[in-house]
Amino acid sequence: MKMFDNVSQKLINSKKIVFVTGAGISQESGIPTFRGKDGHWRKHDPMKLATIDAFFDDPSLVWEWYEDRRKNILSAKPNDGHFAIANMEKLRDVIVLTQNIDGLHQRSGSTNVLELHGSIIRIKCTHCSFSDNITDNFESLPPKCTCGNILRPDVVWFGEALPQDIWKNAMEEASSCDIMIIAGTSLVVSPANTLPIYAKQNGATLIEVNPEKTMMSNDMDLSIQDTSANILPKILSVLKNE
Ligand code: BV8
Ligand code: ZN
Repeated sequence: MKMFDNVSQKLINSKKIVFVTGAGISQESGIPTFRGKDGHWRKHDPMKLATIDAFFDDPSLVWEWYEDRRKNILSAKPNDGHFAIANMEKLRDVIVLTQNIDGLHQRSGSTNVLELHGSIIRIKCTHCSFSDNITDNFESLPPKCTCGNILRPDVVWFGEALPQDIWKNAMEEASSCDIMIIAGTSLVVSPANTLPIYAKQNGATLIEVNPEKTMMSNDMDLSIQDTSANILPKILSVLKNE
């Protein structure tokens, strides 16, 4: 396919592909992006709600937001972009570094996923070490821990550090890949947005898939302004040498 001409040989010869994904890859599964027009929830700005201050200011409001999103996510299905990545695992060493908390990569069959910003289907206590998967609905919000303190979604809020082990692994994977494919992310949020720099510093070929240009589009070896559900299956075909 013409559009891949300058990277197709790199793709065919590649051994290890690292994906960096964001909310855009789940957009075609009906999950609103953070900064897109449909990103707001009621009159609230997600950037203000996804913070520890907002949570302790009004735990019920933040919980209502997460419960709304969790219900939408549980009824959403992975899309062709997710499935293409999962299928690439059969052809190459593939790791997915995702900023998403929706679990759709795992549900589409990807087995090597690092959730940089946590998961909406996991909860943890604000005080003790309790954490668990959320399997059913809560009677009341905010849910309480057996230790008496309130529980919170096991996600990384703005101003919070990413889980150390996960971030360390993510940097190592980004620094040791042949190809990095950055799909569905505005690359606004740090430190996730530094991963393409690690890859580039270590000689990787960078491919971006996003209908809009990002601040790193000019640093990419190939920046395709199109959707992930459209383009990722095409990259899969190149890998299959079709
Ligand atoms: C940290 C989990 C340090 C929660 C999220 C100034 C003030 C305060 C803080 C900062 C500041 N400047 C920088 C910071 C740091 C801050 C940050 O980066 N802020 C930004 C906004 C400037 N970062 C942090 O706070 C991080 N922590 O730095 O800690 C530290 C160190 C030690 C000790 C203590 C602290 C934590 C960041 C994690 C925040 N949590 N999510 C939840 O989800 O509820 S981030 C949130 O944004 C989501 O994870 C989301 O994925 C992520 C990034 O956004 P994107 O995924 O890129 O989504 P976005 O909507 O932006 O873009 C979608 C893209 O898809 C668009 O480009 C669109 O064109 C494209 N698209 C649309 N449709 C499609 C498509 N692409 C392909 N196909 C399509 N069909
Ligand atoms: Zn507890």
